Amino acid sequence: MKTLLMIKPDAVKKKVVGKIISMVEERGFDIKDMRMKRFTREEAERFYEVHRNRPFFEELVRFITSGPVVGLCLEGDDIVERVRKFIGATDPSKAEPCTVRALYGTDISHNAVHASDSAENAERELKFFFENC
Ligand code: FUP
Repeated sequence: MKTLLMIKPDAVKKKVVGKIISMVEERGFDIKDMRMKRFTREEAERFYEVHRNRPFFEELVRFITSGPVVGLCLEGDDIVERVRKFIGATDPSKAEPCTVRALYGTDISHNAVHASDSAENAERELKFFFENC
């Protein structure tokens, strides 16, 4: 089983990419592939298509295209659930202590990382970064 962990532009700008990757390794997750890229508007709209009708959609697309992101393909048993736990709640002020969002997120819109929330979404989202992962 695989999932996508994406380090967002706010975390890249804060220069905490290395710290987040260290957390991934310390937690024992296996990194299968990794890549930095910048989303085009078209890709961002497609990546977040489930949120298209939400009031924050335009801000979300603008934010995610504002700078490079780093995608990690992580592999392991129950990896989707384990990585979701590892990143913490969407709102960093509500995220459990020692989670990535609690440590490095700023607010609900700038929350440092994304992780796929289901196996189907993982498969769909990994394709934005990797041909084969
Ligand atoms: P998550 O799965 O934890 O990333 O959270 P959601 O799928 O609910 O939201 C996806 C992204 O939309 C969040 F990472 C940030 C953004 N968002 C906002 O900007 N404002 C909100 O009120 C909710 C989400």
